Amino acid sequence: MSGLVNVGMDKGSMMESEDRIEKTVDIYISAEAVRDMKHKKYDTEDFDTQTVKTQTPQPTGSDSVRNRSSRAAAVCLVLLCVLLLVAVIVLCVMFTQERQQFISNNKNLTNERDQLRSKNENLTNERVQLISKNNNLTNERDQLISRNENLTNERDQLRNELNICAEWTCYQSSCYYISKEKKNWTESRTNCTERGADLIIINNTEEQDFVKNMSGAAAVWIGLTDSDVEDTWKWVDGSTLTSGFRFWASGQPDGGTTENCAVTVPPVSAKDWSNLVGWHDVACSRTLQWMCEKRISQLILP
Ligand SMILES: [Ca+2]
Ligand SMILES: [Ca+2]
Repeated sequence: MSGLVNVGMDKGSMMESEDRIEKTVDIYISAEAVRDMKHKKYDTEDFDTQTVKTQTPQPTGSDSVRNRSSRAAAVCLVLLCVLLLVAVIVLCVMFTQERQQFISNNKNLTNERDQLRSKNENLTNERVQLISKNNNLTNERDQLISRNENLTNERDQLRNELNICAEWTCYQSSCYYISKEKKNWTESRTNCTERGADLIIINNTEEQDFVKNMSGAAAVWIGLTDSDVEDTWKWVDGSTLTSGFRFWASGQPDGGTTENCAVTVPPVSAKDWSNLVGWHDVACSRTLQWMCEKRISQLILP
């Protein structure tokens, strides 16, 4: 039995061994096949690599498109650079022109400023001169106004004097005024001084005759008195009556201290004076007409 079993076991073992061997052979064959394929692949790859290394790569369709794109980009870049350069040149030219224009304008403005400054200085000087001239003219005007006032006063004074002169009669170097009204000796003298004159002073025969004719029928006060010292007759200018020119009426003066003022009596009115022509001493308080005398030189140079 054991033999059978062994034989039976041997047969089974033998079969299993044969299967194993067959599988091992299959695996081996497969492994060999795989190894061969790898070698082939490696060989093929090496061959391809060597071919790539030795042969010039041939451009494909996508490479050509890429190359054209690169060229176009390069051309565009160059064009852009050229445009940029042209723009820079144009800007430089424009800047240079603007700068020259600015310099020119600046020079013109500087010249204009200098001219205005010079003109301003001239105007300032002119203004100062005009102010000075104006001041001079103002002073001159004030002087002319003052002179005009003086001339106006002088004219009025001369006019008054002319009006006065209308009432006066000139003879030789004097003008004479005979009053119409009557006053005492002192008031008569005051009236004469108010007219810029004084009571008449008779210095010679001609003047006495003139007074005689001018007074007509009136007895008039003359500027002779002995009020200060009795019997010492003095004219109103302070001079003493000299013996050479005395025209006392006969018997005059006879009033002593009661008659201290002199009057000249013309022939026409002599009957009222006891027919005595010539000078009489009478009381100064009597009221009579009077005669003023003014030197012509006093009219010209008051
Ligand atoms: Ca007397
Ligand atoms: Ca007398």
